[in-house]
Amino acid sequence: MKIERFNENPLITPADVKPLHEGYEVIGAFNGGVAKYNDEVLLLLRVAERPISDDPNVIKAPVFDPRTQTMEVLTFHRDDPDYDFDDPRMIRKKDKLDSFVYLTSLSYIRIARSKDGHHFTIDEEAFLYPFNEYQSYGIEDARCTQIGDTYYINFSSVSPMGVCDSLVATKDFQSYQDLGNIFAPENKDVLIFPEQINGHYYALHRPSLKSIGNYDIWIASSPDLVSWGQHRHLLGIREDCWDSGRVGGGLVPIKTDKGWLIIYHGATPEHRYCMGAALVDLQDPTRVIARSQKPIMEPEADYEKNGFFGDVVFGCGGILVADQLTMYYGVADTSMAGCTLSIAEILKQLKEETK
Ligand code: MAN
Repeated sequence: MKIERFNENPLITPADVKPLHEGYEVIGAFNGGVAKYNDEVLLLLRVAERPISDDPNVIKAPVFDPRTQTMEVLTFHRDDPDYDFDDPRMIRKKDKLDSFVYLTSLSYIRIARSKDGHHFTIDEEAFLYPFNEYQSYGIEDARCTQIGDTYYINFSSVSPMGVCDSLVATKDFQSYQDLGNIFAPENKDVLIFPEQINGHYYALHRPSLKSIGNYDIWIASSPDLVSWGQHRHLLGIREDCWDSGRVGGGLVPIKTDKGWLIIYHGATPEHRYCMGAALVDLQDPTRVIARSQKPIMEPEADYEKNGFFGDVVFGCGGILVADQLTMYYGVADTSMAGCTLSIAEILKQLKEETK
């Protein structure tokens, strides 16, 4: 697969973003959803801010209270026998290592704007800042689907109640309408298809299962984008493969004459994240036609391999012009990068690898 990474990569790094909170540092500006708005490319950046700690043995956890609009910072010591601090993203209880009790940073969505798609100016303020009790640990990983002149933005809302997926709608990227939580915890990586199919809206989603089952991609339909049902399993993890640990939707599905092209992320149990492709039926998107054996993109560049959480390429959106897809993707849970790919080449690889 021929991928042209932008020469300017990484396009946006934490150093380019001024923290909104005093006493905090920006540790991530990544996993940005993408929109074409008027003559600009918008990246809906996930900005992660962390309370500064002068002592590496002191770990801090920010918690926002949307009712009082105040932030509380909890402090832990690395020697604390009850807690585990091995994963820099979170604080876990030693007796329950499969989940976290706090995150070490708080994320929200801030917009970066560009006329040429390569050079971005970052807004001074947040666009989506935690606004209800489901978001006290932050808002993460936005995806944006344009339907007519309305942009539907969905994202992960994180709180002690779990990680659910929420939806807002905007026409101007200044104000928005809150459409509530569309998928209950734990669910991530929701991707709304950009048009109705036989009178229904469709979305990919990724339940994260605890007692049985895997981190697989499901598909659901809806009459109104708010109530989702008719859930079906779509793409599972594959043993001994680059996507053996978890899979989740990446970009908004792209309509081609061969089917809907699904560009998704897959990771190993060791958390190496790549991007892959699948094709589903144009008339019945619950039917998988093809799936790539090999990833279409792997972490190769230094900025993809090294960072806050290395070996991660995580595409959340793209801009399509004729056959050329410009994909914007988060790298190493730290920064944003861009690259171009050919849709025809992805379809060719899918055909060759599905026999
Ligand atoms: C995972 C990672 C983190 C994220 C939490 C909560 O651990 O994706 O970056 O903050 O989930 O969504």
